[in-house]
Amino acid sequence: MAINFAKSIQEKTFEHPCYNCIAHKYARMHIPVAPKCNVSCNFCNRKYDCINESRPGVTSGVLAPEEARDKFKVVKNRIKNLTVVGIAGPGDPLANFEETKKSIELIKKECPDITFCLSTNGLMLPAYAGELIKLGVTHVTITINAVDPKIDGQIYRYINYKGSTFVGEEAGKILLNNQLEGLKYLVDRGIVCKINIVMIKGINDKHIPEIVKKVGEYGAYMANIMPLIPVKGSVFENRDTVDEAELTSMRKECEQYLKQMYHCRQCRADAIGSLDEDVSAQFRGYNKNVISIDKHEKIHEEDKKAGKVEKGYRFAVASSSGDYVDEHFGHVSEFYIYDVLGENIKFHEKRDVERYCNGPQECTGHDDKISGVIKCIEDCDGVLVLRIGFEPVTKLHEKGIKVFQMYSTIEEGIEKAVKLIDKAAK
Ligand code: CLF
Ligand code: SF4
Repeated sequence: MAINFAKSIQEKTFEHPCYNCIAHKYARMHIPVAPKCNVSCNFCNRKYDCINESRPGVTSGVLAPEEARDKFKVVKNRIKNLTVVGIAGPGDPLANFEETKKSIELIKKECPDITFCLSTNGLMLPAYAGELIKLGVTHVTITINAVDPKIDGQIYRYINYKGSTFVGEEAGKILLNNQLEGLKYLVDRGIVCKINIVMIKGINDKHIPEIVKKVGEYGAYMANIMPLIPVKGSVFENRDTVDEAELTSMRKECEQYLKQMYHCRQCRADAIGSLDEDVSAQFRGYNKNVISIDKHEKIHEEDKKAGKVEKGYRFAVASSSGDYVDEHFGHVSEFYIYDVLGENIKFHEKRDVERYCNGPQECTGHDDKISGVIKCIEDCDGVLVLRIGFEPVTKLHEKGIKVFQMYSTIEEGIEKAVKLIDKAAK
């Protein structure tokens, strides 16, 4: 008799860091292969990742399925406790079904036992739920923001369905019907379903217990009530958000109907790592000129063997997001350190620093603090910042560290800085 070594869905749920709050040691990797969306949520600004399952205001680059597979191989090799591959955007995975399907097939060939997870607005679930199961997806998140089409009509500007656009209550009816039909289909076949709900003051907040009760009756495994974060450029940009106490109290109230998630990190569509420690910056730009550490080291070794020693640079970047040079030097709590070798830019590490500027009232006489911050980056050739005061500029120059003020992506900023250093050296 053949022994089946495949993990059961229960084991997969146990090792899934989102579905099991004590599974801290396990990591998940999001593959950003789904750029398009088929609905328009009033809290969404499509310049950014899908807010139904992402931190607002961050943008993830998009990968082709083959690139996602190649990146997965690198990540899996480096993160031994990786148990889950998730697709959560930057748009909706089912509005990009071919890319979603191909990515899962390619990764499954590399690692048949990995858990596949995805997050969807649910509009296309009746069309694709069967295929998802065939592909081996075991965990599905559906965002259901109302179980009343009138309320949905206030949350969604429009939906695009089977070639037509619907608005208001009519859009709500179609969306809700498809979400619940999809949920039932999946649950009946043993798929573990989580329901995300964006809590929007004055629109669906009073209605949330009803949503949770209903999805509980349909067999959902867990609810994840998330606060609306009013994103600039979205229809809801000026709406009030709920505070932590209101959110907790809503989750507690809904616990009578369904298990609640309290540990969501509203992560990025390209998040990698455990929920406590996102390491996606180490792998970002994987398919562009930022290359993986392994590949970078290989090139360096080959260059050394060939007697070609290129001049390398190291930069400290002040960034709040890991994507842009967007922080004031004095507000940095951690620097992103990058190495440059030839045309290759490599993320090296993050370094914690003590913020030396704690507001205008404390903004003078911080020599020790500034020196401490500079000490933390004194092996760097340059520092990239959004803004910086006169005092630290002087101290950095004394140490031979060049200062570049800019607002730009990290990659472009580093390229500019390298050109400026090289030009100055000629
Ligand atoms: Fe990703 Fe979502 Fe799967 Fe987790 S995230 S698709 S269920 S593997 Fe997790 Fe991130 Fe919260 Fe999502 S912490 S935003 S709940
Ligand atoms: Fe934006 Fe996600 Fe809503 Fe699509 S489903 S409009 S990507 S928040």
